[in-house]
Amino acid sequence: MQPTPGKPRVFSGIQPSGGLHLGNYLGAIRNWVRDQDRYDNIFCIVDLHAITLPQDPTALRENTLDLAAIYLASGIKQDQAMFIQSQVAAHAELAWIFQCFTPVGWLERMTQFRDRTARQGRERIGAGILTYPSLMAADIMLYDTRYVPVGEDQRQHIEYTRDLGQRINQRFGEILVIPEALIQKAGAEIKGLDDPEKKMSKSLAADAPGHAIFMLDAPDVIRKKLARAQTDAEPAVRFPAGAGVRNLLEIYRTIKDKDWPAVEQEFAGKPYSVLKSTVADAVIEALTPIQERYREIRSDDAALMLQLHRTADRLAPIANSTLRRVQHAVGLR
Ligand code: ATP
Ligand code: LTN
Repeated sequence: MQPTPGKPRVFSGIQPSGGLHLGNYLGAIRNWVRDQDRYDNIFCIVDLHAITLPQDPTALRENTLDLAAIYLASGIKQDQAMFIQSQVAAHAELAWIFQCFTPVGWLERMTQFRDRTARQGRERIGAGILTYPSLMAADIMLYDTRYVPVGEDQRQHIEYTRDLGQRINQRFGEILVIPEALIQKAGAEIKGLDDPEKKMSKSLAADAPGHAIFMLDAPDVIRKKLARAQTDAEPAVRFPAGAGVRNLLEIYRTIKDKDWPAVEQEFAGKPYSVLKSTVADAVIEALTPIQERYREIRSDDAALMLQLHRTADRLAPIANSTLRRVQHAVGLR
């Protein structure tokens, strides 16, 4: 597959490590869908990243198909490249080379690694959590990517990717394209409903049922979760608002494409019950059509799998040509 002339390459990915939540949708997928015609896109299901944490094998296979179906149901067009990371072997091969050119100190300083070791201890997590960013750098640079649309939490990983790319280019000549993060202002860091200080995340959702709204949650579940979302002791919306209220307003304004002054005008003085039910209406309206299309797509898993395999076959030569370039530069070929 040749890059479409004139359109810059975009690459992004999500881990099939559990149900997708509103943060994944508003911080990533929704932006991919909106901007897809401006770019030459590759959307990846990063299953090799998912196994950096323990996964049940059956659930991982199921989550992988779910994620593909959610990409399409959210509006990623059939002709865009969507594939499973582990089906293109070059990702793991380039990641190995990248690890060898990465100082351990860079990896140990990554927030994600530090959070995980703080939570679980160094003896209880796999080395993949440490080397995770090298695999992500391989994903991105294998396809000469210009832009990587992600949420705020991934900024540091893209900075690392750039630093590594520049380090390799300085040593071996201009063999890698240096990518840039594309992080939108709205929706880049949706917080947990149970704790607006923490980013909404799949891993925290596993232990706290009220933490996240999942993209496949039924409307009554969405209403219940929002009704219980943490706010504060004020009787009604006031500005500047506390973190919990701000998060609900951020969800609302991102879905509705509104700026802060419009939202402040709309909600100032309204009781929290009105705020919560209005946000619930907006979320349900956005997710219902996605859920309907998702069910249709998942009714034919064979067709979905075939599409994923075909795309991996189409992308492998592009990935292999970058891999060969790097292998040759470092003296492996
Ligand atoms: P985990 O908690 O297991 O790390 P996650 O929920 O962070 O998972 P990822 O697969 O790591 O999900 O992220 C997929 C995409 O969603 C990335 O682009 C990431 O930046 C974005 N994203 C994740 N959480 C949020 C959030 N709370 N707000 C906005 N964007 C988010
Ligand atoms: N690390 C990312 C997922 C990811 C990714 C990528 C995102 C893996 N490879 C390449 C963009 C480009 C995450 O946890 N959200």
